[in-house]
Amino acid sequence: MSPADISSSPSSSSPGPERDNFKTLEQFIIEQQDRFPHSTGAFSRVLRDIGLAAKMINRDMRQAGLIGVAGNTGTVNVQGEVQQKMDALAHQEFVRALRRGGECCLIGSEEHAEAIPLSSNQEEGQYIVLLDPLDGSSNIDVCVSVGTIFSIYRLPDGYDQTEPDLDAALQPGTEQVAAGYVVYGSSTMLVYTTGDGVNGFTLDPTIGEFLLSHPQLTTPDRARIFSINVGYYHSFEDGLRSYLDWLQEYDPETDRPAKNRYIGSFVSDFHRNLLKGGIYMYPATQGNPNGKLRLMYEANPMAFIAEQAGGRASDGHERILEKSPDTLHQRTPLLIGTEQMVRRAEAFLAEEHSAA
Ligand code: AHM
Ligand code: MG
Repeated sequence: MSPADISSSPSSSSPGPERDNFKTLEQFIIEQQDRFPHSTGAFSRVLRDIGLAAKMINRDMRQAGLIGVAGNTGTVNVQGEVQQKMDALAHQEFVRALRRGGECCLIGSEEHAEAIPLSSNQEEGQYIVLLDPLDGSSNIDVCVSVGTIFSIYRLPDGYDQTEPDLDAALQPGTEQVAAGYVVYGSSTMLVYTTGDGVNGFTLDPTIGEFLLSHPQLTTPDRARIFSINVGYYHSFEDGLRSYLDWLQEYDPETDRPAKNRYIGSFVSDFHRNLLKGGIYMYPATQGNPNGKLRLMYEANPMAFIAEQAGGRASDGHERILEKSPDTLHQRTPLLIGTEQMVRRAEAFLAEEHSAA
């Protein structure tokens, strides 16, 4: 394209009605809320607070190498993993935004050993938010995209809002009232579901608003991407190794060989596969029979989104959303993405599928 072509192309002309016609996240949330006549707006305010924290994290991360928030804190978090400065900052931003908002009574975060009650001076909070404030954070120092994952539950009946029992956070994924993620990539996007489809919003940094860019997202039925750390191949179960071998065989009729794409940043790998079709796997390994990812604030929210977009999520044997949690930070093996690919992986694991 010549410079003349560029200057006359519609996308580079001054912003026209198309660009100005987007709905903001807040407008969208209020419209959704108005569909429920007795809604108090409390849930909408939780989502608003999450959106606000995400914008602050986005702001800090875009300048990480300049404002002293790159690198690690020199401490190890509850997971036994080195905590990045941005992990700690993102955790603080969420706690602050949710505390200020007043609608949340309990937070569970990857960066904190116990669930955090917020209700000592708030009597109205009725929502529980579980989150990984910054997933894949070791990628920040090398400018690779990372994300936030969140899951929202209602405080079950019988619990005191002003002093919620920390066990109130331990609900199966089927009880989520909403779940979402933010991917801080070449664009920053917030994607969420309340169980009525999946909607995606792109941050317009010039006006500081998330704008509805991907309404009613669905994942393609036909897919050929697989995302897994193949470095651990020799420590996977036999069935999973057979599945990986099968994916790499040559058979154009079944779209094989599949393409391998692995960023090592779950939100980014998941987001790409959601849009393009594919499977993300962090299975059991010999050293980690429960895999690496956390059930409550990584697997469950993404499973809710995957299912709402037409996909599937399992631990290889059981639907993720039906797993009963025992602890806030428990891990689970995870196979997630296009339904047909997840089902085939499960069949290989059950040795009901022959690679031959
Ligand atoms: P984190 O929550 O400590 O950031 O770890 C989760 C990350 C995922 O984003 C990513 O998919 C996975 O760990 C990568 O792990 P590995 O390096 O073992 O492949
Ligand atoms: Mg994580």
